[in-house]
Amino acid sequence: MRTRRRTDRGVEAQHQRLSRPPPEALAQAAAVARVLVGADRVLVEGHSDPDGDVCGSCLALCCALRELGRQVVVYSEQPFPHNFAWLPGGALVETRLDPDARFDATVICDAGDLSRLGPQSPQPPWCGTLCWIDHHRHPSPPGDVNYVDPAAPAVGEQIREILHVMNHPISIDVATCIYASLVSDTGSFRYANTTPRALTLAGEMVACGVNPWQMTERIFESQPRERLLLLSRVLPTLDISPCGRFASITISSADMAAVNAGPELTDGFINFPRSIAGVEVAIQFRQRDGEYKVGFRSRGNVDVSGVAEQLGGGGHANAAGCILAGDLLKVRQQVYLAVRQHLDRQRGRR
Ligand SMILES: [Mn+2]
Repeated sequence: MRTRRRTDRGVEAQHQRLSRPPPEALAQAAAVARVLVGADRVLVEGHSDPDGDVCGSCLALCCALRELGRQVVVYSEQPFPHNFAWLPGGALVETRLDPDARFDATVICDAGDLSRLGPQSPQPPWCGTLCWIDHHRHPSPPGDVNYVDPAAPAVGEQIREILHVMNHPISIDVATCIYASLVSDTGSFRYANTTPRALTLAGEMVACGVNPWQMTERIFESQPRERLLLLSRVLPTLDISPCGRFASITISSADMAAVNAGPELTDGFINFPRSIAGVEVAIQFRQRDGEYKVGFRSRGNVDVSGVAEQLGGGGHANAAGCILAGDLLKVRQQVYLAVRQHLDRQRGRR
């Protein structure tokens, strides 16, 4: 009996540890909170080609700061994708910034790198104190104040921690945005970042009034028909390597134009090649002007961030990308070679 109780306490302690961010992350959250408490005009921005985590984390912070009486501008060069634009505050997102706009603080969410910000993003000193909130690894985060926690399942969780430090209660609007960021970055609670922290936070948001089925319906089951029409053109481009360990799809400008679909409708397409048995790395080539935006997704412990870096990009272990100029044939050859070598190296290490 005694042993049993000790075990229970051990499990509980482990649960506590895994369901909370580490102390150093909380200290960084507090530093950002201090900046925000003293700021009246705040700019919030995420990376270009905004995904659910960018939309959810930026809008969660925006809603909370507005509840606190702050003036907040959310800037995104590209409009938020249809399945996240409906989030509270989403209608007020600005795709252009007044060049004379001045801010006390600028909060960058989920950006990975400065190069992934919009062209009108204000430079110092007009941006005010630059707060860098991210769960991408960065050798030297560029903010005046940095809150980088690679173990955070989504930046939405980091926003939750900042609001916690500020002692600001989570409204249903904020909870909706945070849940959206989580459901998006964890692939509906399927990816490896579906940690106790992710699930604990999701539970909290549901307790705040978020309705999971309603979120599913709005995020995943309200697709514009153009998206499916585009998918029907993209799937025939499926190319599986002779070894069967990687596979790619290609999204051409011509196919997008033919069905009147923009790049914002392609989110998640890359999961199709990854879902093939035996495929360890999925690659997506998306044409954009004279270049290709190349996305990598891997499964398990295959780390694609190294491949992306080798090709001038970056990202996470299981999701990374780069941009390459040139025609498709050349770009494909270059990428396939890098992926093949990378997979061979990883196999050699195991
Ligand atoms: Mn993210």
